[in-house]
Amino acid sequence: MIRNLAIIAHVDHGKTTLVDQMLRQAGAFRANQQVEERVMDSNPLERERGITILAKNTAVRWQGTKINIVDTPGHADFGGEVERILRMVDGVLILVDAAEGPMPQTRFVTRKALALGLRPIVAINKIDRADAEPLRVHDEVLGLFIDLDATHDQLDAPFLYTSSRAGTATTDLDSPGTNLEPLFRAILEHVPEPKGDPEGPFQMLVSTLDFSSFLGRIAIGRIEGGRVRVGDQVALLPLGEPGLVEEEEVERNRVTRLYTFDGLNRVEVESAAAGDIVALSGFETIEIGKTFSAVDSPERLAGIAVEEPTISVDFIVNNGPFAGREGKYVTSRQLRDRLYRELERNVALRVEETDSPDTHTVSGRGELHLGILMETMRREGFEFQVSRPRVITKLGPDGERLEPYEELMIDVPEEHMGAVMEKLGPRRTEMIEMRNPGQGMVRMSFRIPARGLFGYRSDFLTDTRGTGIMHHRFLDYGPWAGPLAGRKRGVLVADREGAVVAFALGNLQERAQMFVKPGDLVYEGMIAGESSRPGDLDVNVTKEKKLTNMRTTASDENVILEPPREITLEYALEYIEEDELIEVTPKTIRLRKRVLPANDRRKAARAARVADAS
Ligand SMILES: Nc1nc2c(ncn2[C@@H]2O[C@H](COP(=O)(O)OP(=O)(O)OP(=O)(O)O)[C@@H](O)[C@H]2O)c(=O)[nH]1
Ligand SMILES: [Mg+2]
Repeated sequence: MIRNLAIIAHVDHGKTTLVDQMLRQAGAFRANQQVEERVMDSNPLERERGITILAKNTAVRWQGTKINIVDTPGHADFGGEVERILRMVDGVLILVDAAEGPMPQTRFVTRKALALGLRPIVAINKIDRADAEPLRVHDEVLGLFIDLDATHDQLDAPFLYTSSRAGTATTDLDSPGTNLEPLFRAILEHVPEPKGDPEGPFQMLVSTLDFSSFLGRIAIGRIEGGRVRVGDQVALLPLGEPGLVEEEEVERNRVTRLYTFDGLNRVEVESAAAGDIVALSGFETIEIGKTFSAVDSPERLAGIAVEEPTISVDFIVNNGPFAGREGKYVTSRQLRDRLYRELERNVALRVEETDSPDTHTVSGRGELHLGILMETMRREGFEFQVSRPRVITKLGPDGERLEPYEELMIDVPEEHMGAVMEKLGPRRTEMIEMRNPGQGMVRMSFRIPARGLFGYRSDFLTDTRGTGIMHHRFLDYGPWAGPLAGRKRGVLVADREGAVVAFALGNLQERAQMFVKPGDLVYEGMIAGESSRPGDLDVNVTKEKKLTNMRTTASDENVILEPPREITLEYALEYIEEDELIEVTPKTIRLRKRVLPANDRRKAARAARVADAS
């Protein structure tokens, strides 16, 4: 007996922590086996950031039933991961934080799951929090279900009150849980057994792709019908409309390896049947959304629909003066191949050629979605430049220009509300709702053009002194909101190549916040800091103190410098303007002007002013 379940929620509501406890309590670890916390967040970027980026499979056994579990990411930018894996499960566990309640991403993943007809189980999680209000959140979740047109069956979802961290669940708040047994029981009772006839023809949809240097491409998905054995000849059908497929387009091959999931391991098996989730190798043209079928019954399943990207950036070969110093892969060919390879498993991503072979436009679901790709590539040894993100516009029914709008949800202490509203106004926000649930916190939700959010996060953190929480996710396309104000302050631009000198920074820092520190190398056109006023300034950050006869090196060393602002990739993406680029290498993130020579920049600025005036 099998149950296939995906765990879905807003970011940080406790999915991966719950999977830890499910593995533990179902006996997936050896006694006294040392297992790190949130063990499913296995890739280095996930561990560093404490978030899940890729959906992952695991399985446990409970009273003779195998439960395949898919842990999914909760950050809105990785919604594409959730969309594609929902097709391999028969039920979902929706986790909702007992204090935060349903959040924008809760709504998104719940809508997707309900639309696919999946039966939900709801876990109001983190009931151990001091500010938990499980009953209020219970009502809010029911409200959400009704809003999303849940069917009668779906509205009948069982509710549990859980603490992922403590590993407890209960159906009744008056009798606190002691373990996850009530959750396991709910899964066996409420997640339907997978349909599909094990005696019918073999059929499976590829929901996830994996690679191994030894086996090549590996397909992961749920067997929809029939049975598959190692050594079987089966067909892999091309992408397209559901239904019977013409003979010629089909890859026929033998299954070389077959695995099922068991705890943290994949177990090699000889055969598997309808309902189970398997990993399978032996085919070169494996792609997400393709169907495997029996050779004599090439019937294609409906593919995987994933929502469209909303923002784009250009990936450009590094053409700065320091190009090639720090990266292993720097050519346009290497960049191109790597980007196209990413498409194979990153289903919500798009890559397009441009007029220049050195530039590719890459589109995704948000800055983090694109930022993680950049971060992964630089760790692999790639070096490149990226442009400022821009939103993807569309044409409306009457040919008018539309742009993406996001839902922005903000929780702030009451005293910072004014500051927040003041900054949001000029960004063309529209308030949807405001609630004051007490305890001094206010929750506001807004509709805002996605463009209006660029660069907002750092303002928000400053204005709320780090006490505010903000989340946003794509809502819909709406009318173009017109021009929005850009960055208010200018930047300091290095006017020559050289090493940064403390003395020079000492003179500049009163009017600026530096991004570089003594000893850093700069080049003409590279951005070295932020000015406290509007308008860019060309400065010499390599200037030594004038040598006098009585040189006192001591005084030079005595310059007290403010620490430079740390420029992370995501910060840089929010920060730069259209005439600037980010240089990304395995070792460094640099900001630069597109046009490097100061003279050329001045000429361009003059020309622009003349054009504006005429
Ligand atoms: N108080 C409390 N904290 C919890 C509980 N469950 C998880 N947390 C904490 O919440 C944070 C996020 O937990 P994760 O399990 O990574 O959340 P997630 O839903 O997997 O997050 P994403 O995968 O990034 O969407 C961690 O700091 C956990 O320790 C809980 O039941 N109670
Ligand atoms: Mg997680």
